[in-house]
Amino acid sequence: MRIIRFLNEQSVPTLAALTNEEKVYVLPQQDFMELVRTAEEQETTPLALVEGVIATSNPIEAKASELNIIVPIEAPEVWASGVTYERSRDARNYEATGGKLDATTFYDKVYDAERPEIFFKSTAARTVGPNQDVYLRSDSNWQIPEPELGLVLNKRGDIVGYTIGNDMSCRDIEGENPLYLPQAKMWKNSCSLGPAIRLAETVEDPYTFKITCRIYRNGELNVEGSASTGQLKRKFDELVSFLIRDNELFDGTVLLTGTCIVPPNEFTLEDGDRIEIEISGIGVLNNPVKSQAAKSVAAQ
Ligand code: DO4
Ligand code: MG
Repeated sequence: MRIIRFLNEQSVPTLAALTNEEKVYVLPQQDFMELVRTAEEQETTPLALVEGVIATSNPIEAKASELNIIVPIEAPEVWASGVTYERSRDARNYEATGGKLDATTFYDKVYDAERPEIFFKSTAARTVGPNQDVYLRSDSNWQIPEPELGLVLNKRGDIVGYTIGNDMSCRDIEGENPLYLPQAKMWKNSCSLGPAIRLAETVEDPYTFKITCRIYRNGELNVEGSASTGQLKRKFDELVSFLIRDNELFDGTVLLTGTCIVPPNEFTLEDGDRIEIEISGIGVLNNPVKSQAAKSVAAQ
């Protein structure tokens, strides 16, 4: 069972359940975390609440593909884990050493260390939803999407849902100096989430999600890669345990779990590209790419 939000005919954000048969049922709650909290208050589960609505109402007429789907959660904070897959470690080593393929760096150290890399990625205002533009930085020449599974957390750190995230990244800025990480990771529209949240209780094994990333240029497939969360070096609970350590979490925080797909080293995103990230059982997150320079020219 997946939860989505869409703009209704009056442009009001509306919470809904999306069934495996692609039927859409409007839910009475305002947002995903209200659904989670209501279930807790009623000593039931979000799935049981949703199934109650489905049993006593009709689906809307429109198909999910006809709706104006928006970001499934206005996450107050988005955090991200890094170097959690071998592929990411190797790519980071490459950019930090000017292209030495067999170099060993602090990225090897963090890959093997007990403490994972966890960094602050985004706020609700910097995060976009499906079909909204992700922006490029104007001072980077080596930019990529990072397709990642996102954990939706309550304030106690329980995983209440899974979503898709794009941790847009500048390989040249991070490669120049790791202290530049916040600038390599965080700027306007540098994070995307959606299109749905899969209820955690409906996922039997979160280490079997297949992640696929496709990048289209001039309408044609330019880059494609796939991997599985089974290749993750760490466990999701382990990542969350470090995030909540001596920290205050807010309901609806999203923790991205690291990238397992990196485009070829010679690839950089361009204005007009389109990024598609698919995770099995969750959906497809689609975002056009816009350069900040092109955006300001268009605004003049
Ligand atoms: O160390 C940099 C961040 C790596 C990252 O974002 C990832 O592995 O997904
Ligand atoms: Mg990442």
